[in-house]
Amino acid sequence: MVVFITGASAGFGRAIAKRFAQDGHKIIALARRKERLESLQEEIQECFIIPCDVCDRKGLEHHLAFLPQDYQNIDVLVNNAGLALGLEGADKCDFADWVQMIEVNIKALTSVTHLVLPQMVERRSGHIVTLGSIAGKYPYPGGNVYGASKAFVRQFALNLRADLAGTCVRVTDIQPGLSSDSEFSLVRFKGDVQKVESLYKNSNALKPEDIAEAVYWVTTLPKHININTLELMPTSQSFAPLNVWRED
Ligand code: 8X3
Repeated sequence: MVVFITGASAGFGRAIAKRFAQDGHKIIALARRKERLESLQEEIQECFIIPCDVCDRKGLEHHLAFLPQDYQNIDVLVNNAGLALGLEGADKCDFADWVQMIEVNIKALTSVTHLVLPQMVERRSGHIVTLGSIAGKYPYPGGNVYGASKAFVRQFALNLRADLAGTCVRVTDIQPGLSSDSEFSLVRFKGDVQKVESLYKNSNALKPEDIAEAVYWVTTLPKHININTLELMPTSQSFAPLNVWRED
C-alpha cells in the first residue's frame, strides 16, 4: 500500500510510518522539518518525503501533483498532524493559540482530505484515518478549543462515512487518551519540561507505537470491515465523577 502520513517527522506520525514500512508498505511522509524527514527516510525502505507545512494548501497541491509514479495512488491517508496549545481556562487563553489549533487540527486536516479523497473515490479504494482524541468526547478543564477541534474531527470522519456510502472508501477516527513519548505535551506546555514530566510520572501512558499499531490494525482489516471510531486509553486512565461546584 501507499500510505500518506501528515506530521510524519516525530511522535505518532513517525511511529506510524515505521510500522507500515516494517511490513513493506510505501510511505509518503509530510512535515515541516526536512532534516527529520531525511532521517526517517534513512531509517525506512521506501519513503518519499514532502517537506511542507500542512497548512500550505498551494504547496500541498504542488507536491501532490508531482508525486513519483509509484506513489501516486494513495491507499491510506493518515491525518496525523495536529497540536494542543495551552491548558488554561478559556478566559485566560491566548487567542492566537486557538486560531493555530483551528488552522492545523481542522482547516489543514480538511484540506489534505479534500485533496486526496477524489482519487480514492475514483479508484473505489482507500482509507482515510483521522487522529482524533478522547478530548473530542470527554470535556476537561483547559480542553476548550483543543477538545472542540477533536470533536470536529470525530464528526467529520463520521460524516465522511455517510458521504462515501457505496464508494468502498473507509474512514476511521482513532481517539487516543494520555500518550507520552511524543512532542505533544512539550508543545502544549510550551517547552515546560517539568509540567510534561509531572503529567506522565508513573502513568504508564500510551506510546506512539501503540497508536501506530491501532492505525495499522484498522487499515489492514478485510475490506468489508470499517472501524468507525477507535478509542484507546492507557489502563491507568479512567473516569471520575462529574464536578459539582457548591456555594459556601
Ligand atoms: C490527547 C489526549 O487527554 O491529553 O489528545 O487530551 S488528552
